[in-house]
Amino acid sequence: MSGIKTLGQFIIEKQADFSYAKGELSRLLRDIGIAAKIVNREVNKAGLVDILGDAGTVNIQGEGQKKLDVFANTQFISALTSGGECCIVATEEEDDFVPIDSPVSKNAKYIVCIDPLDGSSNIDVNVAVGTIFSIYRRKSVEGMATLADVLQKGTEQVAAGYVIYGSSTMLVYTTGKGVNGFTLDPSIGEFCLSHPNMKVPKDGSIYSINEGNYVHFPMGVKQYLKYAQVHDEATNRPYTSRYIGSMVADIHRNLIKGGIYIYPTTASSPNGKLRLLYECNPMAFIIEQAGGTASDGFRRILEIQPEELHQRSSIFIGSEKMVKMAEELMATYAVTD
Ligand code: P6P
Repeated sequence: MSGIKTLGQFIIEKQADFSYAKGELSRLLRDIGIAAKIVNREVNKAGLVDILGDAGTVNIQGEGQKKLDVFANTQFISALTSGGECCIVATEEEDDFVPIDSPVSKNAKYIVCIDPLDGSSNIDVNVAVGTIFSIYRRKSVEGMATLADVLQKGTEQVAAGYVIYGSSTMLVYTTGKGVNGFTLDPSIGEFCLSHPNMKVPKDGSIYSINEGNYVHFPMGVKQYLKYAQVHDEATNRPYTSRYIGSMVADIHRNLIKGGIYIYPTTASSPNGKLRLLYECNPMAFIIEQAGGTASDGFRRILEIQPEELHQRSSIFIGSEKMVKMAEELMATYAVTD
């Protein structure tokens, strides 16, 4: 039986996949893994120290920041700054992008878009939360990187991943050559390969959506829910509804078991709620690499050209057959919306 393979060993082993790679991307992924372990430590003892609850501040989204949101944001920016491979960080928790201007980052060529702690409203009730990250190569060749370096289509990502702080802590990532999952072994403080070559089932019978927003859903979504709830054993219906309120947890389950996660336009989120740069794009890259599909109901998520840092999008993501069915209904009923 082959021995334990840590994230670090795996990253180095796969570095050979990239002729241009001289180790910078490997080191960048390592830096993210280190920050994830630090955040994990705080998330796991959140009930024991004064880090639960609100930070008393509000982010650009107008959302009250949790103390752990702010802690996680600080940890990832600090790790990316000292790691020297990143020149800009775009994070949910900062109004503007954060230029990394440190002596070790002079020639940094990577951009990181990150949601440091997604689903943080669940922390105080001990429900799984996650970190979502997306990595691009900078396009500008001199001077400080700019917003244009950040506003790249999802197809330009060189890597993407998430960390789920759940019953166990896992890091799942892709560099465009498939998806691999690593589980943190606290006894050695290492992420160890536990889910090699992850594939999302082509079909499934779980749907994840906040049905509290039903009244203002697009008709195509309402029709999809009606389809999901019809009794038809031949097609495994009625489907099961599972909604955790934590995108990483819902999508991680659907990645393993098959399923669809939908956050469409709603009354309070007329452009969708999830952010394109650091939630939709990285999750779409991962799910596509695992054989699934991700769209805004009409367009492939990865093809959307970002126009602003905190741009939002609808998202339909998961098993290919389920997303295609939802897209067909969205197209059919688009004219009635
Ligand atoms: P709602 C968490 O705030 C988040 O960004 C996702 O993780 C989650 O799926 C969604 O929003 C929950 O939103 O409106 O259903 O509470």
